[in-house]
Amino acid sequence: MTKNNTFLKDVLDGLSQPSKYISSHYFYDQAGDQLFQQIMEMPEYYLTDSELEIFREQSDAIIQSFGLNKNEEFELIELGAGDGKKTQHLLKALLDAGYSFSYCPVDISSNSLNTITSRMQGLFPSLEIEPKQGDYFHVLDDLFISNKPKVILFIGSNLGNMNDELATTFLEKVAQNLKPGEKLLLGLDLLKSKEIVLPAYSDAAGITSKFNLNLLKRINSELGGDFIIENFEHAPEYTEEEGIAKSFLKSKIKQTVYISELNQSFDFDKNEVIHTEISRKYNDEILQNVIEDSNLKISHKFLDSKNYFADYILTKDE
Ligand code: AVI
Repeated sequence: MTKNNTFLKDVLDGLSQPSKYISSHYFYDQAGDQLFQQIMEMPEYYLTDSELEIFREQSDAIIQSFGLNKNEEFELIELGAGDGKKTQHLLKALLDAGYSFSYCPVDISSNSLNTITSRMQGLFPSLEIEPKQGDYFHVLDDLFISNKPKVILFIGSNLGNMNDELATTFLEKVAQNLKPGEKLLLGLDLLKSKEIVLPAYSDAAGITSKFNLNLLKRINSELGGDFIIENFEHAPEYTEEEGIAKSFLKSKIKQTVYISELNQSFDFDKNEVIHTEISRKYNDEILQNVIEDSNLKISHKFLDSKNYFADYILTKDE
């Protein structure tokens, strides 16, 4: 199935449910990538600064926790590489300490992949870079072809955009590909109060709102939808009991939307929502449940100074 056919099918499935749903996976077209970059600059979006602090200040300790042999070349594979601003601190520390390795950023977006590749080439001209474009769920098996030791990076709380069942399946799949003793560095946003989490998903400048609404623009331009964007609003939610930030697109009025590629109309009641994203917040116990059947063990944990964010080192069982 082509990329757009999958999008079309998922939109049809999602908008046909009694509780309408479209995956946040579809946020990331060129405009969506740019809006996410802007979100990361927002003062309310603490996740980026918190994890950046960990990488800036603790990269040497993180490298120690990898337990690598300096004489053996390894592969550093980054899933969902993004812009590389955090990873560059780790790469610098590895190069300064004399490790020999290649860096393989993996991202679904070729825009992001080009950005990160030229950034790293500019910063570290001698670094061997092997970018790979694709959905990291699907390209996972292709990444483990060589026999060299591997370290996997999956940072930015990207795991939080999967429900617990999907996160479990994903980590099992990563673990199946690792050899005993190999590591996954997993960056996760931690459970915390609503006063801190909710503003991160409803910034005052309205960038997150644009990011969410961009999904409707995408349906209009790629699938021939006639969504009137002003008739919908971004509606984020977070409860401390559940620990999951959720984003919805709420219909401001009773309306009908037509999607020409589907030759179908969809009715919306006033205040009816399309659920578009979850961002799960973690603690050790939740992570432990998710990795229970995966042969991964938590071996280290690095926190920022406010204890907002954690980079966990998970080691495959010997
Ligand atoms: C990419 N991901 C980890 C972000 C998050 O925090 O869930 C995406 C995002 N959605 C709204 N703001 C940022």
